[in-house]
This record gives sequence, C-alpha cells and structure tokens, in this order.
Amino acid sequence: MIYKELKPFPEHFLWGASTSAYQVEGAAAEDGKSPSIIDMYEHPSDVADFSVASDHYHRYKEDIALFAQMGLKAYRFSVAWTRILPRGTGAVNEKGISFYRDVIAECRKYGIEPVVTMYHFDLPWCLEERGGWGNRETIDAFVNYARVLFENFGGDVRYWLTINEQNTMILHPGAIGLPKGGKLPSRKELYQQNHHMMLAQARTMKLFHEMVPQGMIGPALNLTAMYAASCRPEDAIAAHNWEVLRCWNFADVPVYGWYHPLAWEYMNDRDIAPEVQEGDREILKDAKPDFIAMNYYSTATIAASRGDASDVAARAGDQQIMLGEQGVYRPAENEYVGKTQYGWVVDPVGFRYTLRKTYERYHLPILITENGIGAPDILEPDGSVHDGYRIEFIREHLHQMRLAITDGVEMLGYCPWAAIDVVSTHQGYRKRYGFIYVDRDEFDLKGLERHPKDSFYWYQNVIKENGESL
Ligand code: BGP
Repeated sequence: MIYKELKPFPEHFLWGASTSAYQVEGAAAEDGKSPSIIDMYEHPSDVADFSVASDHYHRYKEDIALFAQMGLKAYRFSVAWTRILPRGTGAVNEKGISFYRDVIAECRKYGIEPVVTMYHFDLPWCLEERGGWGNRETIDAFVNYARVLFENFGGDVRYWLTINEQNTMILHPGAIGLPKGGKLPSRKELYQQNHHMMLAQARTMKLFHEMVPQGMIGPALNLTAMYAASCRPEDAIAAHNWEVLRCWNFADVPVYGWYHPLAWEYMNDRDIAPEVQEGDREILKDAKPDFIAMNYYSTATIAASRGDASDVAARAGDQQIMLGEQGVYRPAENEYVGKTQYGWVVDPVGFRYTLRKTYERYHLPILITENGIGAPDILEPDGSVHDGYRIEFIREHLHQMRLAITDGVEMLGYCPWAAIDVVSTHQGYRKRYGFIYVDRDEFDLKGLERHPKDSFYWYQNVIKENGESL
C-alpha cells in the first residue's frame, strides 16, 4: 500500500527502551535476594554469567539519569520475583520492595513512565525445586507475588506486562538455559507448564483490574509473521502451522480465553495436550488484557515438512535453537531479508507485516517491548562507540512501524532492546544491544563505566522530533 501521506506517531507515544532484571542488575545474591532458575543455569564456559551483569542494581541512578538525557518517555524493566519474595511466597523482603520503589521514583523524577515486566524467565529456584511451573501450586505463588506487586507499586505504575516470552520458554527451553545437571522437560510437560502459566496470567490480569483499575496489563510475546517459502500450497499450510503454534496459540489464550483450534488439535494428536481441570476454562475466559506487548526481532520462512528427521535443523549461528518439526514445518532460507552476524534474520518490512497481522487478529493496542540488533560494539579510545548498524536497524524498523500506524495499527509505544548493554540470554556480554555502552568484557569487569553510543544521540533526536523524519 502506497499512501499519499504518512500518519505521525501518536502524541503521547511511549518512546522507551528495555532491560530485564537478571540481564542488567547483577547483585545476584545481595540484600536478601534468593537464587532464581536463571542463577542456577549452567553457563557455557566462554560466556559471562549474570552475577554482576551491568551492575544496574548499584548504578540505577546514573543509568536512569542517562535514560533521561536520551529523552526516554518510558523504561521497561523487570522485577526479580526473588528480590521481592525470596522464598517464592511468604515473607516479603522489604529491601527488594525499596529497590524497585526507588527505581520507579527515579523514573518519575524525570517524567519517565515505568513499564514493569512481572516475570522475565526468572522463577525462584525454591519453587523450581517443588516442581516449578509443572506444579499447580506455582499458579497460586505467582498470583500472590502479583498481589504484592500491585499493593506496593500499583499506584505508581500504569503499564504492566505479565510474563515475558512465554512462547520462547515453552518452544525453545534450551535457549533460556538448563539447570546444572538438569534435563529439558518433555513436550507434554512443557505444554502442561504452559497451561499453568496461562492460568496464572489470567488470574493475575483479573486481580490487576480489581486492584489497579486505572492501569493497563498485557502479555509480552515474541511474535513473528511467517512467509511461505514458495507459492506452493503445501508451503503455505506449513507456514500457517508454525505461525499458529509459535505465535497465535500463545496470544489467543489471554485474549480469547482458549487455545487456537489448530494448536489444540495438534496437541491432542501428539498426546501433549495439557490436563485441564474443572474451572480452568472459566478462569481463562474471565480475564482480558488491555494491550499486546510484542517482542519482534525477525521473521521466519517456512517450507512444507518432508515428514522425516531432516525437517529439524539448528538456527544458523546458534546451536541452542532448533527449528523445524517433523510433520509440521521445515525452516527455509529467504533471499529477500538480511541477517545479523549472529544469524538472526533482519526484516523491517516483516515488522510492519507482523504488526498488521497482530492488530487484525486481536484489535488491541500494541506496545513494542523488544526489537534490536546484537553486535560486538567497539569502544574507541576517545570513549565513542560507532554503532551505525544499530541506527540503521532501528531507523528502518521505525519507518515500517510508521507505515503500520498509517495502515491503522494502534501503537502505544516502542521500547527497543536494550536501554543499556546487558548480558545476552545465552551469548554473553560481547553480544551487545544497548544505546549505552558498559565498559566490561566477558570476564574482566574493568570499571563498568557508561558511554553513550552514536545510537544514543540519534535516538535522542528521534524522540525530540516525535519520529517526524522517519
Ligand atoms: C529475548 C529476551 C531478552 C533478550 C533478547 C535478545 O528473547 O526476552 O531477554 O535476551 O531476546 O536475545 P539474546 O540475548 O539471546 O541475544
């Protein structure tokens, strides 16, 4: 669609940026925080763990001052459950509450809207030992945690995200990590965990609307439109299979209250459908999100399954993410898109396409909670960092978002990954995403000084002009 004129970005658009607790805070065992599953994961020996990360726990004032200088209108961060409730439930750790209260106050001081993720991959380890998300008691534990958050921060935080990338946790559990000596759950177990997370999320959204009526809450999913590898009808079916199983099945439950019909039949056929107890359907039907939070990095291109083991292959440059499923779909190459040096597809037009499909399906406003490019940025001797590739990446995505807005998609804001350099989920510290460089290496912590990158100044200008020149 070519338009005579592009619509502007909305007046109160949330120009923001994101982080998550375990990737930025450090202080992994300080002030009463207990270990989460993330702290217990086995790290490949050549990448940083999360014990110090970017030391944001001690430097949040300096960091938020820099975010303010960049002009951010929103800062998306996650709360570590293990700081608030070190035993998963029970006694509240006041030091944890006061840390996040200070972070929120610091944001407010500069007019930055805090956007809070309640759960970003980091289940308390003590709950994992009792069966984790496989145990229905974890649903109650999560809702209790939610209540503590709403009681303490509900008055100061308007935008809330329930669970980050539930679809990644269920579909690619190996990408998040494995406990030392542990093994991956079976797919049957994973879809049962998924069902419990869905119930926890639904009960939390309902509670939220009772306790924080002026706020907005939504799930944060990694959404990706799929292309068929050719106009062969079987490729179209396979692309639809994977789009449903990877994306819509995870957003349909919070929005419509039940699983996508295709996904439900697929789970039944493979004997991996969750056990559903009496009352579960009502719980799922009873809750509604106010918006969809979307993490978008890339699209995928899909061909028909050949029905044998050759359907499955590791994602280029990343042995921990397996793509393809026998009898469902196989990954294919796309000559029309780019790739990062980590093998992730770069597809700004696919961003517009994914936004259109998501909005068309749910008719809910969309908040982008992640989008960005990982690269081993170089700190120059004069303290500058020339990350023109990041500027290019974000500029193109924002241009496509503006086209999507012109297409009629309702957008709340854009919080790319990441506000500041953080530890990558499984590829360490050399894979950087931030607008602000943190001077540390994989193992040498150096001085952890902060240096705005070129993208920092570029984004500052974008925010100042409300995206007018994009
Ligand atoms: C998303 C996660 C983030 C972040 C990002 C980049 O899936 O929500 O926590 O890690 O991906 O991925 P990575 O760190 O693997 O490069």
